[in-house]
Amino acid sequence: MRVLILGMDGYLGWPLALRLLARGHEVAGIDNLYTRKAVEEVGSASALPIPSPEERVHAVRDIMGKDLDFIIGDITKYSVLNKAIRKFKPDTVVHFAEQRSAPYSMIDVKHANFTMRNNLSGTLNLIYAVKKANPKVHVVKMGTMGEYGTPNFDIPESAFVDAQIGGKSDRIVVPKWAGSWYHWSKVHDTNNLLFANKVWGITTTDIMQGPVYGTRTKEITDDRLFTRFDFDGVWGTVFNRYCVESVLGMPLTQYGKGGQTRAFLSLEDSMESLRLLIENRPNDGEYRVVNQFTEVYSVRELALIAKEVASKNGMSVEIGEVDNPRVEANEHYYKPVHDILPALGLKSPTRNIRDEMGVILKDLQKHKSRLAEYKDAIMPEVRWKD
Ligand code: NAD
Ligand code: USQ
Repeated sequence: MRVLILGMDGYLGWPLALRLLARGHEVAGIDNLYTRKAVEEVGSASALPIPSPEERVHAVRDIMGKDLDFIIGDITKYSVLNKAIRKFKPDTVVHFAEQRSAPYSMIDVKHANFTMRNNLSGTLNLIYAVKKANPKVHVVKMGTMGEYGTPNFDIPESAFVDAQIGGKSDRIVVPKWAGSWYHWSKVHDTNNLLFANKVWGITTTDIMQGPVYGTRTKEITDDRLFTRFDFDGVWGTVFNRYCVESVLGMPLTQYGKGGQTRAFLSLEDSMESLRLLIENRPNDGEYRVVNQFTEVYSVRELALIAKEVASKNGMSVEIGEVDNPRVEANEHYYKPVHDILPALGLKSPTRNIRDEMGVILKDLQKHKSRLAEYKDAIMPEVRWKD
């Protein structure tokens, strides 16, 4: 299969390129290297140093014996995306190329606007480029579990739900209640993709994924193949941050009492899920919504796991209680349905979170002095209410 990855330089895009190449697919990717610059903007860097795009392509050739086409370009420019799709002729396009940080989107009006423009116009360009070049292309769009917020109902794996409003029944789009401008940009993307599916029948898999943790996948066996790993207060996700904080001996930055619950998965399980969804496309014209995760934890449970594993690895850490910078409930119901991926063969979780944390700590310890250099960027500075 020919797969075009938008956002191939990112945390998920890079290991997906490696996974698909290892499976024998032909892969090309586009990235404008925006995340590299935006992480610098907040005074941080990837915990694991990542090579330039040219070095990445060479490393893939040396280590895996595979060719990879890496296009530097901005998908909000329609001509860039249109040209790549016409030239590469993908069967599947995987769309990761978005501003993906909730705190970044909440910095101020400029960052909120950037998030909306970048994310919505990239997705609209993709819809039009596919419609024009070949409407049979399978669009695999990375959304987020956070589109729903934390509702008091089980989160379905479906775009529509039966509802009763004012005594009348109808089938309506599943209600969403996102928690940041970033998460709202994903809701708006979903609405736009649903409309494109209704009008032009574009075959779509809209993935609702929870936060990912980890440094390794089956293919990341050499330092030159590492993917980025963010840990600062704007770009780092919670469990990856706990790992860096453990290495630095800092109190774990649990926000509030840690009663927020999310649906997590390891980097390896994220790649395996994506592989299954790409290799098992929906029917032509179908709109498939998939909840992508393997484990559900509150951030307090995660902090307890991190403390336990850190201590087994000779690191003594305390669980801190940072004033929650976000507007979130202290405790809430959380239950996403998870049927589609197990039915496709995902054995979840394939890696135990405690074992995986041991691997992450080992990888991070080699870069402890680099982490210490960016220690000032760890505490959260962006407050939703400011
Ligand atoms: P990332 O920031 O590491 O990767 C995104 C990549 O897209 C970056 O390399 C960036 O430079 C590129 N990009 C952004 N805008 C672009 C544009 N206009 N043109 C070309 N390239 C552009 O993020 P990630 O963690 O790899 O996330 C990938 C996707 O998965 C995102 O859409 C994110 O919202 C979603 N997601 C991530 C997680 C997670 O825990 N990391 C969880 C759920 C969903
Ligand atoms: N949190 C802490 N301590 C921290 C960081 C976060 O307690 O040091 C809490 C947050 O308050 C939140 C939860 O952990 O309740 C998750 O926060 P996060 O920063 O790990 O994840 P989030 O901002 O939601 O975003 C990440 C990715 C995003 C993806 C999303 C999936 O950056 O791209 O869409 O996870 S989900 O969370 O399901 O929406």
